[in-house]
Amino acid sequence: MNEIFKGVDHIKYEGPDSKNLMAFKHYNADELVGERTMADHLRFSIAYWHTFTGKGVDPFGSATMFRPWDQPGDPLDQAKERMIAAFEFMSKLGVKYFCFHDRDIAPEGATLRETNKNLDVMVDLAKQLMKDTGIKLLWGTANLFNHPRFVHGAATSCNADVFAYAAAQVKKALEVTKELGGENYVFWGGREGYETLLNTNMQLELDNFARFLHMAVDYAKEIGFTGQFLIEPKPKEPTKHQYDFDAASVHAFLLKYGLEKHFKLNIEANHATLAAHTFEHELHYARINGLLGSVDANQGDLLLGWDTDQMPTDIYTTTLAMYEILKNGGLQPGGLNFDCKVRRGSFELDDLFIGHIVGFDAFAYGLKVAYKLLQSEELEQFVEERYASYASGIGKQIVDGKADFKQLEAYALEMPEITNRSGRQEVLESIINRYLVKG
Ligand code: XLS
Ligand code: CA
Ligand code: CA
Repeated sequence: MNEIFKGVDHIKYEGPDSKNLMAFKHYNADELVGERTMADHLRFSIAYWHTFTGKGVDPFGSATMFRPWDQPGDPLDQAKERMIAAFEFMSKLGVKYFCFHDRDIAPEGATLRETNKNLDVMVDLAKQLMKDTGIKLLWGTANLFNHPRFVHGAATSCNADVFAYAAAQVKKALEVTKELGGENYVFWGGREGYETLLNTNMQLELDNFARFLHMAVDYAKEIGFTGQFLIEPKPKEPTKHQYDFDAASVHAFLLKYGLEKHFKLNIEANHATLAAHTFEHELHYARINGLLGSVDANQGDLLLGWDTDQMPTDIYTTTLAMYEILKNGGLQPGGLNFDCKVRRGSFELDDLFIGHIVGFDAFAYGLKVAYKLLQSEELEQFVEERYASYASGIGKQIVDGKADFKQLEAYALEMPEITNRSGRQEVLESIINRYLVKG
């Protein structure tokens, strides 16, 4: 087998003082944080599409990345070379999981039959490489957005033939995910939305979307796929409006269509930004509703209005994210998938390692800080104290459902002047900074 990443050894932990770009400064896989190792807390995963098929293309410019595994030739042979390189990269990085779309790993053929055959060949190879390296599949998914047939959507297309094609594709992707022992399956509806309401029957589209997801639930049951189903919210891009807008709108959709028992959410940082939320808002909303299943860990750029899928380097954000994840009791069977791409200008091969190393370190640092913050209970105690009025007296009657408008009016009429207390945002931010700097 040809070594692609020559001169790169297994990436090691060298500690915070190391200046070696090819070493971890904070991510020490076997180090315990509380009762779990860092690897168990963080469950890092590599996104096959960005890291191995990404070419640096953007809407204004062509490829800048010419990878050694992308030699001209038969597309299936190319796919094999790419997969072998992918497993070499992942082994050297020391990551335990990866994720893929069906079309990332195998080329489309002339017909769906031929495409499925290509996929089978690649799944056999993946199975072998997974066995050899011990790397596991965090989640599988189907690409229902790239091909022109999905121009008007997939499960929400106005064209029933497209609905049927998408169903066939998801059926196969579920079989393949099961075959490879995938621990989750993701639905990201990139084209499940609309460009203009003028040509859209929103009610039919939403009903069809729910029918599609029910069929997926039924089929998973039929074949014995027991992985967690995840929906990944995103408000827009590529569509103007995406139905899975954010955690709260997906929650409403699941409840409306009786799907809430079968799905959790895959929260992506950059998608939260596009929905005008913070990452921690989306994680928090999902967590308190029992919906936090997995995370796509890439960050966005607050000055750009699109999904830049950058390597996460902002330790303030990773700390607040890990705080939510720890409060969730972790993400398992989900994980932290690096749905990230190196910048278009970062086209050299070692940039792929360096990008992931700095991202893993940012989350490991965030984990350590968030763990200490949580242990101290400084924030918890403040919040508890802030809502103390609901722990006794009239507040307790309200939360116990023992108060009505008439009683509350009687209480209010006799009340002395109301006094409120400071929300102390700056105090709380100074606490976060103290922990961040202390490490
Ligand atoms: C695109 C999404 C996509 C999903 C998987 O913005 O992040 O990559 O994670 O289909
Ligand atoms: Ca994603
Ligand atoms: Ca994204």
